[in-house]
Amino acid sequence: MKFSILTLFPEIIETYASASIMGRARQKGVIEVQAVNIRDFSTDAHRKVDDSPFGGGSGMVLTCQPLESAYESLLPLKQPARVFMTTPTGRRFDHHFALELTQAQEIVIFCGHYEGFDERIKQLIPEMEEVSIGDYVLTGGELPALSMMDAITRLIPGAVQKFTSVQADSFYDGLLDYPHYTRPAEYKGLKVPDVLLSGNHAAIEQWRKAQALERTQRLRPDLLK
Ligand code: 6GU
Repeated sequence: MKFSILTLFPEIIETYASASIMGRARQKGVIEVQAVNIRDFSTDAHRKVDDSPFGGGSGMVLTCQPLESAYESLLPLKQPARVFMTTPTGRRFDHHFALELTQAQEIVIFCGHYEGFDERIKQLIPEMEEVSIGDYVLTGGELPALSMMDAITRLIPGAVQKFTSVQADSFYDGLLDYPHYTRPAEYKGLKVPDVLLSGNHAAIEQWRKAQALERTQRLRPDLLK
């Protein structure tokens, strides 16, 4: 899987994607991450990438030319490919969306900034899809791009050492995760549930399933519908 991130802040992408599980997945060749600086593609003498909105109003809008040129530099994309722009008005990114995207060979993400993109970028790049990570507004698309990359990467077999832990995590089976405990068995009078110390694997499995179900019912009843 190749991720190509078009951004005004490539160092943010590069730093996060070099650490921890994403960094290791890159070293192993499970994913490839390319951060492309949109500004490098501006034909403007001052490398300008934005301008004030027609019709007036606050903020700046990313202009078409650097975005289109940066995209063209990536072509041809590995197929099947998906192309996204980050915007709070986009399709909501969630676990099922992440699973769907593991089928792509290349994912391109345009990180929005300021008031967003010139609307015509969607006509210039018809394969463009709009994506949002939640109902709040961020100042830029780097956190959404990194959130998407991180969530997708851990679903690719080989990225996380134990894929069974991914399958056991929240949302994989439609339920929230069960509670976890580690040593010591008692800390400041707080005890680990006896069943986890019993060595009875069937009983542990049953307890975990019941806990996951109870938590989901209590905290996220919407997931059970
Ligand atoms: Cl994808 N972009 C921005 N700027 N804000 C957001 C978002 C995306 N998703 C939620 N808020």
